[in-house]
Amino acid sequence: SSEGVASIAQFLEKWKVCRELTRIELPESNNFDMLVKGPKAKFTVCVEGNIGSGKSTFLQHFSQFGDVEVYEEPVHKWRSVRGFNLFDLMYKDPCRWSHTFQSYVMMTMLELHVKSTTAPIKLIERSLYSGRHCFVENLYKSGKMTDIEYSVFCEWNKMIVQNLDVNVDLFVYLRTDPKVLNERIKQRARNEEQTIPLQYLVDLHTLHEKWLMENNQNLPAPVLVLDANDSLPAMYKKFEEHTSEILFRK
Ligand code: D5M
Ligand code: MG
Repeated sequence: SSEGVASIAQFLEKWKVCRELTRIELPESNNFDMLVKGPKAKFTVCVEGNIGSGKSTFLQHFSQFGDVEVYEEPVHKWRSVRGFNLFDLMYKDPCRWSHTFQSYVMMTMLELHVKSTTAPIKLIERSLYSGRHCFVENLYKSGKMTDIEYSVFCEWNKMIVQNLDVNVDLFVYLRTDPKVLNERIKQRARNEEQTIPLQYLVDLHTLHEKWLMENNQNLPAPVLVLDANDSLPAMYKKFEEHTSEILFRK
């Protein structure tokens, strides 16, 4: 204003002129382009479900198709933040670490959502949506996140979902009985997960049900529900039966 610039339009005009005079070349694209909402032809599927519901098996099965790119939840990143296992800290001391963990999960999930792919179909393990509606909701309800932490997280999540390209075309819900999950979690024996009580799985199950089964009009995409209580061979058969729906083949 000291130079008498009356409006933003005038300022931009002046800036354009200055740029031409000084021959500043802006790069064609910058690092933020990947975050900007824009048209994308890709078909994006998010596979959702409780802990141990078989999401990784699902991804591994569909990775055999040439036109599909799969993205697992980046647990390895959560395990190594400046040498700290944030994933473990979250399970050991949720009151202290849940907000930090959830904000990091959200960032690493956003990376998966916006990552450009050469394949036309993108399969993602979970999404920004389940982090918000299942895990964070659960931590807040059980008193592990404070009102302030919950509000700050939800505002970030809302801002991202409304402004960035986190488009989902289909959710596949691997619906599983918490008792079955409990057995599978013991079998796979991930260190961090050995203290998970059955009640945690029951609470997460209830929130998945509420979010994906009772709330259809508020979801950003339709839901394909698969009963995931069966043994592995039966699950593979089910995946094959539903391939055309999942990969959007006519
Ligand atoms: O295993 C992924 C692991 O990560 C499991 O222990 C749950 C945990 N996880 C994933 N996302 C979150 C969020 N947002 N909050 C808390 N814990 C989370 P899987 O078998 O793939 O579910
Ligand atoms: Mg997994």
